[in-house]
Amino acid sequence: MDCLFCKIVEGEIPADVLYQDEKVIVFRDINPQAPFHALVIPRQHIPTLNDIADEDCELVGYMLKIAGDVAEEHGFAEDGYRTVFNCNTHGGQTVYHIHLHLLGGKPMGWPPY
Ligand code: DGP
Repeated sequence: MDCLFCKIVEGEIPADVLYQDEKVIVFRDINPQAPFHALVIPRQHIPTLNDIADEDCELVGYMLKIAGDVAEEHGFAEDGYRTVFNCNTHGGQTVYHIHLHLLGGKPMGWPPY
């Protein structure tokens, strides 16, 4: 499968990994949009949010839990942070393996455009 993030999961492409376990990997985004910008991805290949099956719901919730843990570990949980899943073209998705953006370290505006 020609998936960039599957290649990171397999160790074929290097990444600045902050956390990993049997279900997820967290690594720094190559093009950071905030002082702290990491991606939480499942090891399992799920292309978009539209492809999440009933049996994946626990995994997706776990991704959010891990994002909070990483924010805590890096000292910006209390100030706050932004989490984003982009989906398909209008959502701005460019890599088709679901990933949760975790951005922190500065105040962020809303709406995000
Ligand atoms: P999205 O637009 O939501 O699909 O975000 C994809 C993100 O992935 C984008 O912020 C840049 C990041 N990215 C793309 N290629 C690589 C890579 O090879 N390594 C890392 N660490 N991040 C990447």
